[in-house]
Amino acid sequence: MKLIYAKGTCAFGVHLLLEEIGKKYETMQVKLHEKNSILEKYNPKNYVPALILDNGEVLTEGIAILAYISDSNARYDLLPEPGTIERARSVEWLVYLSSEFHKGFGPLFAREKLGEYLNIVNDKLKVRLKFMNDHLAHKKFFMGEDITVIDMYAIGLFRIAQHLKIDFAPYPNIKRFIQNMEDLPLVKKVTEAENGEQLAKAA
Ligand SMILES: N[C@@H](CCC(=O)N[C@@H](CS)C(=O)NCC(=O)O)C(=O)O
Repeated sequence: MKLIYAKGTCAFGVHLLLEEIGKKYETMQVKLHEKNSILEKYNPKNYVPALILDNGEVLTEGIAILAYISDSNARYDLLPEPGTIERARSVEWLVYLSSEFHKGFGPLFAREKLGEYLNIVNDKLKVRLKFMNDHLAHKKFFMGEDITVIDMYAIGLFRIAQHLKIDFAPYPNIKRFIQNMEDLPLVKKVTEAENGEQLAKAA
C-alpha cells in the first residue's frame, strides 16, 4: 500500500493509522493545487489522501480509507465492527469531523474574500467547536480513554484549524485533547517522517 499525502493536511490521520497498524506501507508526499500533477494522475479529484492498494486500485476519501485499513486488519479496537451501534457512533463522529468541521472551516483559507459570509462561517464554527469541547469534557479521546481512528483523523484537522489561526482559547478540552495527541510517540514519529520526506517528482 502507498499513501499519497501532503504535509499539514487531513491525510495525517491515515498516516497515523498505517503506522499504528504496523504493517509495511509506503508513502508519497505531493504538493497540492497543481495542474497535471502526480497527485492528479492517481486521484483525478486532485486532493489527498489517496491510497494506492497492492492491486493498483486507488481509494480516496479519508473516511473510506480509514475504514478500509481498520476493517481489513480487523482492528476493531480502532474502529468498531460493522453492524454495531459503536461503529455507527464512530461513523457519526467521522462524518461530523469531515463535513461539519473540516468543510466548515475550509472557507477560512480565503478569509479575506469572504466579506459578510465570514461571520456565518465563524458562527457555525463556534457551535461545532463548542459541541466537541463539551463532548471532550470528561474524555481523554473522542470515544473514551483509548485512542481510535477518530482521534487520528481529528488531530490532522485541528492542526489545520490552528494553521488557520482559529482561536482555541474558549475550548480548553479541545486544547487538552490536542496536547494529549501531540504528546503521543506515534504522532511525533509520523510528524518527523513527514517533515523528513522529499516531495515526489512530477510524473
Ligand atoms: N472529501 C475529501 C477532502 C479531502 C481534502 O479536502 N483534502 C485537502 C487537504 S486536507 C486537499 O487535498 N485539498 C486540495 C484541494 O482541494 O485542491 C476527504 O474527506 O478525503
